[in-house]
Amino acid sequence: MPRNAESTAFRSALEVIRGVEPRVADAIGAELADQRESLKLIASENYASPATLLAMGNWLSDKYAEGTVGRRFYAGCQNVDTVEALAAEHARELFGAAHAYVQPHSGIDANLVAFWAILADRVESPALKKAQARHVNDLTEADWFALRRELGDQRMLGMSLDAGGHLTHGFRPNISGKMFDQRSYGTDPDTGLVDYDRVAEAAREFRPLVLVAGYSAYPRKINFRIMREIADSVGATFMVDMAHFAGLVAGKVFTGDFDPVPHAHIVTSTTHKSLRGPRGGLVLCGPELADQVDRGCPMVLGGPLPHVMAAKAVALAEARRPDFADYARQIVDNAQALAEGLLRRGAKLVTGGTDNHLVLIDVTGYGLTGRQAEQALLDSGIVTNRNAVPQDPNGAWYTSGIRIGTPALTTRGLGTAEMDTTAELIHVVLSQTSAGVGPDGTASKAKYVLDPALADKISRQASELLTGFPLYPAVELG
Ligand code: DSN
Repeated sequence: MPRNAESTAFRSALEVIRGVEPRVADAIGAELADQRESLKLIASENYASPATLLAMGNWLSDKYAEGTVGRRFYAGCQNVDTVEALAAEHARELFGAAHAYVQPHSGIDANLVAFWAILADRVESPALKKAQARHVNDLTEADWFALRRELGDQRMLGMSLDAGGHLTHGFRPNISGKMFDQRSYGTDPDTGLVDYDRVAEAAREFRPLVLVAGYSAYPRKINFRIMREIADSVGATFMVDMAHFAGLVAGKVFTGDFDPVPHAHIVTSTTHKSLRGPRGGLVLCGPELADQVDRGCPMVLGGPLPHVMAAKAVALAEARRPDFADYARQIVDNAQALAEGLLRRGAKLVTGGTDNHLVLIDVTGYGLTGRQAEQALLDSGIVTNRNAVPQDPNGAWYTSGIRIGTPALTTRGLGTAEMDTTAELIHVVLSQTSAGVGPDGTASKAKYVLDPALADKISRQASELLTGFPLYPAVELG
């Protein structure tokens, strides 16, 4: 697209929106300004391309399309069929999967689709068969009770939250924790790495129906071949949630034993993290689970979002281009440069480094909680998020870690030299911040002391660092 076409497209869209509700147009414009200004290091965020963003703002949004391609509960879905089929084809080709389902609205939804597909495949349940055969609105309360009784407490083994696992892998605050009796595997207390012998031991003891691999805060690769062998040894279905590292799989940085697709029975992902697409999810599987997966809507999903599937098709087409592999490699090079820069300045990192897109700083080394560190960095124009570290003494709310990731800054074009500067800025803020005290004079896990002049100075330096790497350079909103 010519540069001025991008500018015209976004400007015109805002002008039209402004004619109805100017405050929405203002908020959209302000979001671009904020994103341009800040050093975005949230490991799960990125910047989608203008083509991907524009594919979402149109009348495809107006169409209901429950069901799947060629088998809809609504008439007139021919154009939705086109975009859904295209997105699925790009996903299959990109990841080398036999089947792709591109309707999930998020990673949680993708996981729910996968869990129901696994249950339907593995558990003998007349109530589940009935639930699958009918529209969800036609099920009675008795049907739901029968379903619960027949499914019982099926078992799931996944990575523990404080080792970097995800809430949707059977933890209580998520519905997966109510659907499954969950047990988790942690990481080695000395190295912070997954200990496959201990995973195998836990699998032998617990005999899970589902073994899940995948993470949102583990800075290393996982050997999916070994995990599959463990799953096979206990008759478990092996599921990988690659939401965080899908871009590294797409860009062929994670290959062989580290590519989940040839090893897992079923793979789920988001599309908006390292994959750099629109906000959404997808599921990949072999032919044996395909039929159950395709029942995702209306079984556990609301009507598909055709405009988002169109954007998924665009983003997946982009990820199939050779330059996406360069991007994926650069994400990891940048994360490693950031980790090295931090280590050289004395930071303590979980596992001592990274081989993916994220770095987890243990900020107890700076005498801070994750919450204090997160806020001090935010004051200084550096956007990160707090995260638990293994065996976290501060729990899941305050935490002891700061998770930082490179997909977004890599999209802007920053390289390893800028990562060293970024490490310097982070280190200066964290080493100059001290823990504050509460109103009663006792140590606080939330309050912190940071000289506002220093925070301003770092914000300016962060902003200067970004000046050579404009975000959406063709888009001028005036
Ligand atoms: N919220 C995502 C993340 O930040 O990792 C995962 O769900």
